[in-house]
Amino acid sequence: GKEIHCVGFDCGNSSIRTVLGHFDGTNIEVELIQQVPNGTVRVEGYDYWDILHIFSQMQQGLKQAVAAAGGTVASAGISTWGIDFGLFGPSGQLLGNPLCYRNELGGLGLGTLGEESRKKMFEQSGIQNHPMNSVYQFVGIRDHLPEYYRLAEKMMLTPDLLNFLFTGSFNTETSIASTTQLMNMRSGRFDDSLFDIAGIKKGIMPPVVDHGTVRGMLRQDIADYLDIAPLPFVAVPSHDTAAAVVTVPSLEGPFAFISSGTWSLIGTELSAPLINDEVYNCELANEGGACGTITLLKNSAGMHILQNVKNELEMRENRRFAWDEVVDLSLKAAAFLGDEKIPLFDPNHPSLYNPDSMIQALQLLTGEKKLDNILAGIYASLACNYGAAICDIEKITGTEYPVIHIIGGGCRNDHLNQMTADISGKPVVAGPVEATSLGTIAVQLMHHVPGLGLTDIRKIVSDSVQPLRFEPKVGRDRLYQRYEELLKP
Ligand code: LRH
Repeated sequence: GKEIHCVGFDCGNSSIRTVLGHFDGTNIEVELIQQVPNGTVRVEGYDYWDILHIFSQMQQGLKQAVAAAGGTVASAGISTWGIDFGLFGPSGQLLGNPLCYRNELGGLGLGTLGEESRKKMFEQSGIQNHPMNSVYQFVGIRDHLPEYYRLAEKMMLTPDLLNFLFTGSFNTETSIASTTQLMNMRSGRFDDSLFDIAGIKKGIMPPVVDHGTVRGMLRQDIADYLDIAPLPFVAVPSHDTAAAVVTVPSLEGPFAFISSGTWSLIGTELSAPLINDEVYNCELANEGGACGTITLLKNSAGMHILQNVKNELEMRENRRFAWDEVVDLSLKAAAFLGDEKIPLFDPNHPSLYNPDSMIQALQLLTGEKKLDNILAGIYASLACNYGAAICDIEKITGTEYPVIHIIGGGCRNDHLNQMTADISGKPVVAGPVEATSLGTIAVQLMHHVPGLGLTDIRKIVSDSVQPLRFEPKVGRDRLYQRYEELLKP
């Protein structure tokens, strides 16, 4: 048959990627078309996303992808990080650059709710009360940026905003919408009672569309400007985590995954939300997955800590560091210290969320001054955290997972993969690396091939990737035990 070409945008915290997918009827092959760095800009104490820069980079990516596909692309789909949003005012214009969730507004917002309201927020939504959730950001905006709040008539989450800029259509889908904590995950619909408990205005969210349907057609003026033919933007899981989970190469039974990027999302896929006290106490979230599934997961700090340390090192020494070099320093330090002395810490400690200096914050938190010892501590602490979260999820779901799937850019880290296997005692299956964009491309096939469902899509993806396997080698019981003691309340 004929090849189908689809464009997947994976817009993450640290890079904006345009990927072209080629589907030949059996396999999907992905081709990286463009990758440009993304990041925030700090203005007077707030970090912002330069959304119009992101949009113009994506337009160029689309133009290049169409050229690479020989002039025709069947459709496009967009995934981004969660939570953040742009607000639109009465004259239909974007009111400012979207704020980045790494600020104090969310914490202040959550702080306005008492214990009873928090419990209700969780029970009604199925999402954990994380201070960064859009709902608490918006409460913080209400109280601390009142003019911005007053003018807001529409809230567009980052992928909704980008889809709107490309197509002019205002809609959303469950995966990104779930990161607001304003959606009832039993119904997959926004729930007025959540707006009421939080004390924010209603009627600002777009309609929810199903995966595989069309969100909108590329605007004619943009098609003309880029000199390409109009094409549909398909509703894919537009939250990067949900798109990534589509690509977990597991076809039999329940699976455990770690979606590894700036964040580590540690969880499993369910057919319905699991909302109870254990889930609440473990701070797990029932996020929206692909095609009506739920991803029960823990939002955990990931490569953010390492990325920041590496950036600071490069600034300080005025040269580039390769990841291999960073791993090497940590391995040497770890061998010297031994599992008894590697400095461990909680990767989710609030002091590491958005510090001016990550290195100083880690020195303060661990009491360790030497940088290579700290590096050893970062890898060990992340791996222990992975092991602990998988353990919690196994207890809560009553399921034993045979392997841990690590997907996304962070799964290129062999050292961390091996350590995770050693600490958890389970094999780690690493890959695909290109998880989010592949997921974004794969779900578009539902629009082009009638009758295709999530199981078929996962089979196609599974057949198209070659993950690496890491068997547990040495026991790290002492290390893990020290970590558990450290985290005891
Ligand atoms: C990961 C992610 C995560 C959270 C965070 C804000 O990229 O989407 O799932 O929502 O970013």
